[in-house]
Amino acid sequence: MTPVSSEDVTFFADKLLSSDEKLDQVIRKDFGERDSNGDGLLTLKELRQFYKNQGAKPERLKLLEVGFGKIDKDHTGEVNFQEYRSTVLHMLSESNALLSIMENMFHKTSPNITDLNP
Ligand SMILES: [Ca+2]
Ligand SMILES: [Ca+2]
Repeated sequence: MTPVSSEDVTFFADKLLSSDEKLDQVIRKDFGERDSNGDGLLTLKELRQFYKNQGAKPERLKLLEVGFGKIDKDHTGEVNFQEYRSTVLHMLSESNALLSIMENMFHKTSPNITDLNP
């Protein structure tokens, strides 16, 4: 075993930083897509419209209303980028959501889903 050099540590620190920056870019892009009037704030109306356009079912839109109150931590009725980002990061830390985000990023469908239908 060779000891870990400081170059190695710097290398991995760079990797971590760049993946964090990429994640930030993805979150920022998502945020921008939902912010239809471009004022840097998401309202429940904007989110509802966004998911409606995505073909979300009415019961999912209901869930959104409940979820919105949790994202809007300071209860201003609007979600700013910090609130949105911390929610996304929290969700990522709690689940395998990162995987599905990566799949969405590269527009890949999970092979497991199609494998279910022989
Ligand atoms: Ca807005
Ligand atoms: Ca807020």
